Amino acid sequence: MPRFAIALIAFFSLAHLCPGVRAQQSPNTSCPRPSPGTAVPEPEDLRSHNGVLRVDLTVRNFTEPDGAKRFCYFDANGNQSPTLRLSPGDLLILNLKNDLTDALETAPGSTQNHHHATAAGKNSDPCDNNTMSLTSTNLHFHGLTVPAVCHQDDVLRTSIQPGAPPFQYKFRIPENEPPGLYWYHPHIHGFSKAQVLGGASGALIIEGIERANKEVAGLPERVLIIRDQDLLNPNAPPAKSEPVVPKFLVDHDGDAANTGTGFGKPAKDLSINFVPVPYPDYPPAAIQMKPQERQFWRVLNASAITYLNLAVLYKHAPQQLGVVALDGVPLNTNGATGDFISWQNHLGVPPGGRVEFIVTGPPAGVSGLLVTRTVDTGLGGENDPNRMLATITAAQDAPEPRSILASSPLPLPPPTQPWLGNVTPVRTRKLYFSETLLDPNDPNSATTFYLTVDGQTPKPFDPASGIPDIIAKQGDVEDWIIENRSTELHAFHIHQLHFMLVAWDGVAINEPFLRDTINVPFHSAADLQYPSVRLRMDFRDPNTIGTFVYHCHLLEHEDGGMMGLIRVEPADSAPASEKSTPSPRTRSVTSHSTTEN
Ligand SMILES: [Cu+2]
Repeated sequence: MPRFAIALIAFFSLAHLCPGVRAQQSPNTSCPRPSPGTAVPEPEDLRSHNGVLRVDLTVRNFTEPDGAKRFCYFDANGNQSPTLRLSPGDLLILNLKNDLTDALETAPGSTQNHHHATAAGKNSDPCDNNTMSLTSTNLHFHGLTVPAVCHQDDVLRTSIQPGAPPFQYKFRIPENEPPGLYWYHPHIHGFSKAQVLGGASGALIIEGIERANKEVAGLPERVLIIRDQDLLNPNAPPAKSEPVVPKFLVDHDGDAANTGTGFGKPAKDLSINFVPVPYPDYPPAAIQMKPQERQFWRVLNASAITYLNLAVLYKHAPQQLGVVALDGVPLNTNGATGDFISWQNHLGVPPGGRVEFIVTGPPAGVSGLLVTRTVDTGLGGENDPNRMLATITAAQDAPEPRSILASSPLPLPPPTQPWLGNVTPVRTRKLYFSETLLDPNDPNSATTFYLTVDGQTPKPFDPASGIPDIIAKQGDVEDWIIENRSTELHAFHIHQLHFMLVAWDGVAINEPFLRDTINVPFHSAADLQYPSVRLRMDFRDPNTIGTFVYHCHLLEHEDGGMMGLIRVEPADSAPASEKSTPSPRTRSVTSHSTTEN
């Protein structure tokens, strides 16, 4: 990466060790955030006791003096975005209080585009509420296989209004939930991006990963949450140390367009555990480790739209990172690969994705860097350039991370179901991502986003419709081919279950592990066919019964309609039919049909 080395020169000449100023503000009136260049803090850990984790969480919002809109979760002690730690079988009781205000909507200079449904409070049942606004909220527990019902993991009808009494989420972690990194975030259609971009997200860890893979037993663990946010310095030119890139352009979403060079203005700034790393100089946050210490890093990409391609560099050389789990599931869950570790020197993580890996600290006297390398998001995509995230400094007296994995764990019981990769799918479906311009002749006109079952009429997701686009049956395993007919990268995600990638662009691949979020490569004019992924979808768990969504995890695409509805019916129900009676939500839907097969 010779060109990337050039970009790093900027870092060595920066003075960035100013203390956190905003952190001194009262949590009642702001979302305090650390200053650039400060040490990467650890999120507070909230651990279950005697099989129960009780959490009181309040969501608040705040407009910074520069107009930046923050959304933040506080626990009862004022900690922001605490990490929820539970073991399989534990009960989570989470009371969510909505303290959002509409001050954001009237703030001077606000350009937020609202498509309000109805006035707040019109419908007071939070389990069946059609109010979707910037101040409505709910929670999605990304990756968990818990039922998509109210008070558990429903995002379709659950909407909590400001000032409503605390809303209780209450569910048991399944005994067979794989140990790993999951996360929570709001999922109000049309407003997910604003809330997540504002910082509304946190980690949820299912304990016991050392029971799945003893290579991580006894390692100190570090939770790193990478979020994106609007640019702190949107009008600044790129750093002088960067090569000159083509003229600055804006893509269809109004974000900085992909330059295809690895440089130039990013679409969004990034932060690491809320320490911002702003464009154009990317002053890195700071991580200390003992020299050559092995640690277990659990990284969540909680960005609204930014892809990551993580690397750890010592003296500019990428280091080997030992991947143990992806998207909350250990890589060896197939039961056949022992204490398997996949050694990689860079790790792509789409928005919503997680990667958990072993990293060895730099030798004494060597300073390292955690960076994200550029991601080519396609002609229509955003600019995700090379940039630093944190320095990694070796020091004998470096403080240990707060949490250390058990050193002599009891191994997890073997899986009780056949490995997904060995199950023959009962059917294959094809879906595709596409985009259209309001005015096909005007590249600057508004974009509509679609995720369509092949053969149906493309339509943006309609939250008022209860009509499933797909009806599946619990107990089945299906193959889904997801095509990308647009010129930008998308990230496919489905609630309630994991899947296995079985083919990339039509070529079978051997990746015997699970994911819940995956990139679908972009289309180029030179392609003979649309790029695709083939996914083996696992509907065997009874907790998948219900109605839930699949969508692009670039939240401006999801908010813009790139989402579909699936109903998973009980195994003993009548044969699945795509033409069964709809269950409309609060108003009838007459404008479009899903029955065109
Ligand atoms: Cu997308």
